[in-house]
Amino acid sequence: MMDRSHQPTRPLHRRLAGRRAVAGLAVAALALAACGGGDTAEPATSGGSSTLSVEAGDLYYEPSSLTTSAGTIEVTLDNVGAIEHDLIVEEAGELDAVGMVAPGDTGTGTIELEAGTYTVYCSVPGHRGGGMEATLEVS
Ligand SMILES: [Cu+2]
Repeated sequence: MMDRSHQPTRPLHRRLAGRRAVAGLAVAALALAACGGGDTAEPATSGGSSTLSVEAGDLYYEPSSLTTSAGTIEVTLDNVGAIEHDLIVEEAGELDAVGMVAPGDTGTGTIELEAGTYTVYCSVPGHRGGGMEATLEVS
């Protein structure tokens, strides 16, 4: 009894510190395992994302009647013409869905639209009147 109380405290202290470090590693490992399990349980991206693919020629859009789903919309404009074209959504504040796409190039853009009927057109002077206008139904 008396002998123990007279033992130097330093070795005991070191031993406790070592034990604490091992316990810490175990906790970290458990936390990582829990985190990994949590990832698979998480729901997929909330809110749907949809796509809209349009071909632009000189001077037309194909198809001329477009449909997609409301929310975040990934728009692709494939310019198969010999001059540049873009895609503007008129009722969404003249929203520039896809900026000017050079002939032979493909442009992309991301827009947010609520359900409704929209008109899209090309903003190059004379193109809309020449036929670059389409109806977009967002459901
Ligand atoms: Cu155009």
